[in-house]
Amino acid sequence: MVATDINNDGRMDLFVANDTVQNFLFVNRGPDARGKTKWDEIALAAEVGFSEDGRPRSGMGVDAADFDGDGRQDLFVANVDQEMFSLYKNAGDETFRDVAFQNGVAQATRLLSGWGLKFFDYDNDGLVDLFLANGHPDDMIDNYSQQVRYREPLLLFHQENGHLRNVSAGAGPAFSKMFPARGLAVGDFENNGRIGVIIGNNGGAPVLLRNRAGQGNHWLGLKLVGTKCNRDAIGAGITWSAGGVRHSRLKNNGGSYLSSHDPREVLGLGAAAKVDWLEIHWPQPSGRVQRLTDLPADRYITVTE
Ligand SMILES: [Ca+2]
Ligand SMILES: [Ca+2]
Ligand SMILES: [Ca+2]
Ligand SMILES: [Ca+2]
Repeated sequence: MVATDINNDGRMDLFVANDTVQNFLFVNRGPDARGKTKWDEIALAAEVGFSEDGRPRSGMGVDAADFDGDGRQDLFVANVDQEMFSLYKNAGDETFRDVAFQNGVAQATRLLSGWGLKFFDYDNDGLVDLFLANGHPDDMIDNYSQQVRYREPLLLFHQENGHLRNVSAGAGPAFSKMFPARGLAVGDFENNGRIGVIIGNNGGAPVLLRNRAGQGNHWLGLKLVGTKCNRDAIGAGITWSAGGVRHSRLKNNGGSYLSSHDPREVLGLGAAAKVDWLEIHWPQPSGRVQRLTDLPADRYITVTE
């Protein structure tokens, strides 16, 4: 499950990946006359409940991010082999379109079963990328399948101009190994601004991947502390400008599969050595906008609402 705002109304919605039945998309309509929050489940109408040909898939991991930079949150679901994973692009009218083929995701995942996954900016160029951890659920599958294996490769996609490109082959030796992967969590465990990945394996040791990508790119780490809003500032809008380039991100929560992530946000600055300005749009009930200017790069800061 992932909490995100699919219609940019400032209220967090919930997307739930389901296994062999329709996914759920609960849209938060706000309080009714008695002050009780009303939720509409719209997955069928929004075209995120099933595959393009109307079949329920075996949803495992899930996440949300604006992967193409159009200002709308998109959704991702990992499914099992032959089903292909779902990359649901937000059309802006509470409907989505599965663009997994157009982004090379469907082709890369046809024989894979996915679990943990996360959108994050691994190279600090300011654009969110995608990491997938995979493994077949049946540990006897090698005995009766010619194509599908119990241990499967990790996949890394780099975002380029709103398009995902499979860069796994050049991403390091871990990407040529096979794993019975399940959970995946991201976090900057050395506090150097490069987000690492930890993967839980079924019946085996976890794998901890140090991130050496994006050398030379600068970053700013943010710990947001809500006072009027929720303490972790889930639902905060973050907009920053560095070197004349502006980016935005929504602080979602949840995502992946049976995993919890580093709650800090790392903002990629590319070659810019400072942040010209940063705006935090705190979630309700305050809805306050806080603006900071001329922030030095390559460090973590705490911003309190
Ligand atoms: Ca919403
Ligand atoms: Ca989008
Ligand atoms: Ca990136
Ligand atoms: Ca790191």
